[in-house]
Amino acid sequence: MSWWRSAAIYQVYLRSFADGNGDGIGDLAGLEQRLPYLRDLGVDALWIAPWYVSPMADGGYDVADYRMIDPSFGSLAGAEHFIGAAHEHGLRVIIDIVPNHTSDEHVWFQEALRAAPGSPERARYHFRDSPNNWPSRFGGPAWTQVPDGQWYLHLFDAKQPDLNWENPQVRAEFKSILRFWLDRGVDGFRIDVADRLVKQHGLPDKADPGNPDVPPAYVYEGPGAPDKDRPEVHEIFRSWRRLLNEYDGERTFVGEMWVRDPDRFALYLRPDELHTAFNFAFLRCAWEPAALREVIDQTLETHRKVAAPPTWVLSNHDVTRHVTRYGREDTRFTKRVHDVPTDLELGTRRARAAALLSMALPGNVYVYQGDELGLPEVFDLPDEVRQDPVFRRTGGRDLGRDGCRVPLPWEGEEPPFGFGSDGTWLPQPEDWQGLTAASQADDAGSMLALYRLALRIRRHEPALGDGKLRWLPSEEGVLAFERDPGFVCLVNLSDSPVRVPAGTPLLASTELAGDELGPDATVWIHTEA
Ligand code: ISL
Ligand code: CA
Repeated sequence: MSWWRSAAIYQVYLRSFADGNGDGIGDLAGLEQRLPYLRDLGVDALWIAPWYVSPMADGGYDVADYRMIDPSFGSLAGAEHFIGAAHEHGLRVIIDIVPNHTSDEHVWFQEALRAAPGSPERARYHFRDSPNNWPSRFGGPAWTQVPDGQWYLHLFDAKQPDLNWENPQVRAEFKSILRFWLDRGVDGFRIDVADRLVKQHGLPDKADPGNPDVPPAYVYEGPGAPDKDRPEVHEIFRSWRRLLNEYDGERTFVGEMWVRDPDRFALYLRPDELHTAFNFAFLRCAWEPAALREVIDQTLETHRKVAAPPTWVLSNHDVTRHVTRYGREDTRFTKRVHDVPTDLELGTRRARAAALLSMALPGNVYVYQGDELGLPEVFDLPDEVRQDPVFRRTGGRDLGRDGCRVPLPWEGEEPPFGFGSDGTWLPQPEDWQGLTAASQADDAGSMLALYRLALRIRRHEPALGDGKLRWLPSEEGVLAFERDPGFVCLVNLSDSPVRVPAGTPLLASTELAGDELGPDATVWIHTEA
């Protein structure tokens, strides 16, 4: 069976993972040194956030050269060496590809700026004499004017001009980039903003937000929006899949689409398109039994139709860390407008339970770096160190995503906690000494110990990974399901302890009291089938 049907995939946000040269910025050398850590953690693959040459206006999601490594991360030779070293450690490598936009410092955009309106250079992007009414995802309008009076489209920051996917040169260029990295041994691609590459021809205005015939939630997001989830995008992914299939059958695509409609989402996962996609419905879900069960059922149903394996994602570099989300009254993922009262002890207990739940579900599981250390979101970053354009473009109304991107604490009693020797590119909280990898490594009750054990069991337990689940009857507030006969996962989301079914408990997120599992906890059991 293909590895991508059941893998545990670890997301590396390179700038914040490990620093090999002491300048306070994570890099490939640091990552390579920590490969034994990742192997021992028990994951199967790494997804590396963009490592290309970039002015870093959006953490590297603004690419100036898709065939070169940013000097702050290393070199192309270093990347090739890293891919080989990861493979030697039994880890596959998925890299991030950013096809919706380039950096404004990409040679194509520089050429476009120098060229005249109507020129072939401008036709690789979306230049117009006047803007339409589209907003940028990061706040403010999606258009910026250039000196000769024309405007260019950017769905994200002004330093991220959108490519024109109706242009054959754009299509050819990305196929060539895919081959460039496939030839260097990468095992797959995470496709950034996969649902937005194609815009409705002519770039029409969005529906009038004041129009009562259009439900507000759908004005900017829903089916029929001119700037996302256009039917024409599927042909691109079909052609990419054909290209990928020319290599050995084990390379893979994972799509990033924030498409809410399950049927439209599933279209991307048809057998001739992408292999998998991130499950943001699960990430968004509240820590509540009925909501979770509904999302799980919906996910399984959606993926069953197209025979694609689901993914289970709790956090990534774009959202509030789930230890923090789960410690709040409203446990759903919502925008970071401000800090809200948070009980981190409760959040951590639930995060432990959620980790075991996500690893027991059919398909792939994602671990965002720091999840395994139980890191919380960091709110009290000084304004001047914040780097996320979301913070700037919203005038600070949204704190942005820096708080989930703080460099990892590896060891020691104070910052930089083994992350380089200089100050880290974002400051770490002073009180993270109890969260370092070193301090957790020998503590059997730590989050790191739980992840290691769970991932090891997951790898060797035939019932886990790809496959089906069957719900078992359970008390109110409890989710219980069986994978293969004899492997049961039980999650207690109620306020009181529940009885654990007879059998051999394999692992629990909190200590069992006799045959009882406390609230906000998960247990895996081999039952006497
Ligand atoms: O961040 C989001 C929700 O908090 C999303 O709306 C996000 O903007 C969207 O998923 C696209 O994200 C991806 O592309 C962006 C980049 O800033 C993100 O880091 C990346 O994951 C632009 O390249
Ligand atoms: Ca460095």
